[in-house]
Amino acid sequence: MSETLARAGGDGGAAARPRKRIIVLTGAGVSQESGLATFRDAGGIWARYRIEDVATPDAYARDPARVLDFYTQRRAQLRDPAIDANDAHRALARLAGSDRHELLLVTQNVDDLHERGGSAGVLHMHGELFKTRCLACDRLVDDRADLTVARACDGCGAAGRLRPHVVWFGEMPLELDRIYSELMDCDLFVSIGTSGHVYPAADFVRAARSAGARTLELNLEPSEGATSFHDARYGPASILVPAWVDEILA
Ligand code: BJW
Repeated sequence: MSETLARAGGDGGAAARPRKRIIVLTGAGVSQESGLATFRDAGGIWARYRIEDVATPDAYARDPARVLDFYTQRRAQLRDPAIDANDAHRALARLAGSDRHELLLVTQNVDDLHERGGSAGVLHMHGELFKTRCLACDRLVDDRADLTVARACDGCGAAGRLRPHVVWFGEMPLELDRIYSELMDCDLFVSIGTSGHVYPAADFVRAARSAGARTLELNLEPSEGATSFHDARYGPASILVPAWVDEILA
């Protein structure tokens, strides 16, 4: 049994009935009904900002103030009391509580709405908006405050070296070895609320399927990789995800 998939429930009966291993990958669509814009939908973040201005290492090197301002605004939005987890986040936390399943929840989202919805051990492959890293000393801290070029690192004192702990284009997503190893060994892979435009996440369905997993897409509309899935359901995540979790737990 995998050590890294989240364990749920007690061990009574586990020996008699192997638990189903499920990997869920979420994207911006799962947080859309919480009030956070997606990236590529009409009116999404990339309709208002150019990727090359705010989400690459070159952008940060060229104009750190502009990049930090973009993430300061994103942090402010995530601190807004009106933003909270929705029924899709909560349903996935319910699934993690099942003693018949082992769930690894991988999210591309940098928000903390899965955690607010009750999930623990979420793997944030594109980082976390409420974490800051110092490029001078590599210190990584929880941080919800504004990011500015004048701010100094509380660890080493260096100014102008703080960046949000998010994965920009051209950077390596986090914990990929672990993710691929789990994909090779899961029974069911479910992709929720992601357009399938961004790699390597867009490739997870093919990796899981070629290793023998059943694959399911839950999205508002067919994603770029829709034909790679065995099954698909289309509609809002806050409706689809609780219904699917109810079926799994029934
Ligand atoms: C709903 C809904 C509702 C709406 N209910 N559903 C050429 C070919 C292949 C790959 C590459 C290539 N050129 C470059 C690459 C690699 C590149 C890449 O993929 N580029 C593509 C754009 C082509 N990838 C990378 O660079 C990654 N790193 C990497 O590959 O490392 C390896 C390497 C490194 C160095 C050298 C060599 C190799 C890193 C990618 C980092 C992505 N970062 C971002 C920003 C994070 C920080 C931030 O938030 O600011 O991550 S970009 C953005 O996209 C964010 C997201 O996590 C990511 C995915 O977006 P997502 O979640 O899919 O959102 P949307 O908006 O696209 O889709 C939302 C979906 O929800 C839609 O389908 C809606 O219909 C749906 N929806 N409402 C249900 N209510």
